[in-house]
Amino acid sequence: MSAIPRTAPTPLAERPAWRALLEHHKKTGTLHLRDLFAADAGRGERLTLEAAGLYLDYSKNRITDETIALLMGLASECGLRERIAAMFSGEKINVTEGRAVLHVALRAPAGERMLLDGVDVVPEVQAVLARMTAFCDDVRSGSWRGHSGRPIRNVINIGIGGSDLGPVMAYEALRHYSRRDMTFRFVSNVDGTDFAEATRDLDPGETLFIVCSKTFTTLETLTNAHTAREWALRKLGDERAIRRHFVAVSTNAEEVAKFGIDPQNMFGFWDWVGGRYSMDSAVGLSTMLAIGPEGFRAMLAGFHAMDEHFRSAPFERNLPALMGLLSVWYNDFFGAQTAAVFPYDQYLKRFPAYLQQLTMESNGKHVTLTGAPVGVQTGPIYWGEPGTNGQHSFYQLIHQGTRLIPCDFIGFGKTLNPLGDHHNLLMANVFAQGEALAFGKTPEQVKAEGTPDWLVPHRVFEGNRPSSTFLLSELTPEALGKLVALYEHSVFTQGVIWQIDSFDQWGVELGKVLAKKIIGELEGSGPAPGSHDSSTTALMERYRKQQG
Ligand code: G6Q
Repeated sequence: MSAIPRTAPTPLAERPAWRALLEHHKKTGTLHLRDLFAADAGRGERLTLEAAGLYLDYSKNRITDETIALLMGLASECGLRERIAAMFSGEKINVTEGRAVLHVALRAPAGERMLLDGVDVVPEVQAVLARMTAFCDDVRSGSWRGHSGRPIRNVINIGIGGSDLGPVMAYEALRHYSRRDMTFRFVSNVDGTDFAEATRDLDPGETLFIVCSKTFTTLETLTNAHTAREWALRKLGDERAIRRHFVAVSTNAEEVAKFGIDPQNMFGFWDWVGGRYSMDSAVGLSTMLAIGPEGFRAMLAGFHAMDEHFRSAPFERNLPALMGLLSVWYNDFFGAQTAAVFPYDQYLKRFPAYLQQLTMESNGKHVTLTGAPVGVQTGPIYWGEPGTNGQHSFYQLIHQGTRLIPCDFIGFGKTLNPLGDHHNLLMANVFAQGEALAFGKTPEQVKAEGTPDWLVPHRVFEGNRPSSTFLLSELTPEALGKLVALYEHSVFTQGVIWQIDSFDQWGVELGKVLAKKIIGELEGSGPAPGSHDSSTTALMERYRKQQG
């Protein structure tokens, strides 16, 4: 069934629910969190939500009960319920690429049915998982040997974008559970430095490369893969070594074979898995090698728990729906341009980078599904750093700058590395930041501290800076799956409201084509007269001179 809307839906800005929110914002937009809390003693307990093992305190957001009701109305009016159903039932909701969006099938338990064009895809997913499991067991047990008979100690994932950011993030996040006697590295950049530094201290005889590319045509990945091939062959000296040291993750068996990787050593996935939604497919092979098949299955179970919650919970008790709607509220009604995500857990240090792709590649769109201008602002800029590091640099701007930056704080009840009172100190900072952002410090309070009058304005914190706080009990593979699925579905919710295609990436495709033309010119006789603008031509000529 086609999901292309036949006629353009009512532009968002003309929808009654949107107009109602505009009116509501005019009336309530300046309300201060201090007053909202003062007027409602139970706010901090009431505006919370617990689901699938995640606790969300959203009370420090600039909302009233009416805001929530109006946002829920907007979700209904934009057909969020129907769009969720369309995604889960395999409709081709990625309209510009004519594809279904079924990453939820990657984590569906064996036996559950998920149909695409009438065919259940879950058995295929489970079959790949079974092959991944057998392979990972072999490598981890040492029964898979390198060409010279030695076990694999180093794994290098070569991929970029969706074929890199998820694997890196998951490896870092779940390092606590990973094989400490193995080295895991990730090469993504076409800059030779990335490959050189990742391999300089490794022995090719003990190194396994995972060439991870959905299309197997991506310039960066193929360049790095060929370099890896030469690097391995220089030492191992025998083409047959490739079988023991290279595996592929791809949807393109033909190109994999052309590269020289045995199809037996290829782990497949499908065109209905978007790159940035693929860390739980075979793209997660490095994750499974690191934490083992059981850990990987636990992560999938976490994803699935959040999927089920998103699919079935009423919107007012639905974590991803609520998060997505709050994001729209700040982005479109308060004009917030960015959103910050601060995991207070060192293992989640790559989580913000991962989210940048997930959110910005998905919702950085200017036209609706029918090609009409969206007419309102879409995808906010996501950014962040693990706490507490950011507090000693850019938090200043969030506290006292002129911009509104809604923040997500993510904390855990228990640490994986109990050391003295480190964890209490860490978590004290989460609570302190949320409190300070919301309530600030008034001139009266600053004066009462004995501050001279001239210094008072500098030491005042206006407060009224919104944040949401997530508390989970412990960073486990399951918890990571839940967190990622939470943001995936929040992104989807936002895309549904804006009526955009959150699953294509034409901007990325453009980059893939443009550089190819210029490489030929740089390596050949230079740019042909008139083939580029004067700036690009001059830069290319200067570069060619520098190269001698
Ligand atoms: C993700 C994007 C993009 C993609 C990379 C790598 O959603 O499509 O980031 O993942 O360009 O593509 P390949 O996996 O095909 O090499």
